[in-house]
Amino acid sequence: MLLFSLISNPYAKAGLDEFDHIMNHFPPAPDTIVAIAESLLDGIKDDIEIQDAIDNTHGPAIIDLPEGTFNLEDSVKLKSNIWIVGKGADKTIVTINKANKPAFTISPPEGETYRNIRFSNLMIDTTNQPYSNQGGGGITYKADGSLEYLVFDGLNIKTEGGGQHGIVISGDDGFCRFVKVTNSDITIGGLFSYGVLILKPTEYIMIQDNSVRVVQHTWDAFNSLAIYGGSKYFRVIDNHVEGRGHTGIAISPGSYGEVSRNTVRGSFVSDEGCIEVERKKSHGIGGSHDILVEENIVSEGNWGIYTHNRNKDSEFDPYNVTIRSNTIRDCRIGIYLHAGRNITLRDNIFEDCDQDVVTGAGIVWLTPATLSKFSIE
Ligand SMILES: [Ca+2]
Repeated sequence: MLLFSLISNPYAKAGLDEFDHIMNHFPPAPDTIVAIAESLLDGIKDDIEIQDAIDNTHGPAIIDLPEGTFNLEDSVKLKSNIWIVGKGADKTIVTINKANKPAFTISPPEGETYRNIRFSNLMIDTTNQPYSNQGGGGITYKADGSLEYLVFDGLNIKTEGGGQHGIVISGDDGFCRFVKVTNSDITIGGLFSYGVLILKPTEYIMIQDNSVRVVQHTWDAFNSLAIYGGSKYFRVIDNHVEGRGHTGIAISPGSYGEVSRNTVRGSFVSDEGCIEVERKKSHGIGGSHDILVEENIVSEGNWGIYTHNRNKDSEFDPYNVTIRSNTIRDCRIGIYLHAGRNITLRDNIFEDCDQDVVTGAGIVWLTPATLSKFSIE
């Protein structure tokens, strides 16, 4: 029994016993509080006033935003040890209506590391932004520098209308590690948009207790939650996710992670499905492996849960993936093992699926040898 749990639990393999310790030891709240006066909430230079408060601090500080609406003309740029804290996701509202401008940006220059940045208890509403094809949206980290200890908690981010992302972590150089997205509502829509997109290779990610929705129909919106880049050590747990693009929760590629206890509705508009463990070369180096997909409830997907390789390089097929104790309801294919090695299915419940399990049907480059490595218990 012990041997079984060691084999089937990716955390045991990856030494992920550090995960909880890291997540419970983020830097403490800054002692200094810089309150933004309510009188500044007049829609005039609101972004400059918040920016000045950030730029004039020397040392860790909470930028305390009052109840009301800030209208930004330009993105507010964060630096190390700054927490942006509102009075509540229905009380402090930040809007921006300029194309290609996220409300907040985090951009450490090459060779620098920004650390300990937090956003909490506020709404970011970019629904009046003109269409900008991924350029705008909520919060963007795109830089050649490095980042650690980043928290998004208690946010309400709305970007539908303009095709912008909710939260994005991208950039080519440097490292990113220790990221939490928790207790937030994120609603996005439009072409090529993601709710949470982690594109830069990132280590130690917790995405928990969020509600993430793609609204506006058609597959040309992308994924609600996406961990890409070959990121490592993640937990995506207890989220409610609605997908209307490709996929509700996408790992593509990522390793040593867990996708558990989420509720994912595919809304039937999806071209793919609800939860994917994927390889796609343009999303990052290597393949997806050592992943546990457990106790999720998925419904109304084209494919409920699937392992996938979009490239003809079978050495990068997903491997060591355990899919167990999920409830899969009302999907065209419950579990679709398009490609992979050492994939284990166990104790899944299928309700009203057209087909429960399909292995590689219609995929011409999937070899019989690859198919034989699926294990359905
Ligand atoms: Ca003002």
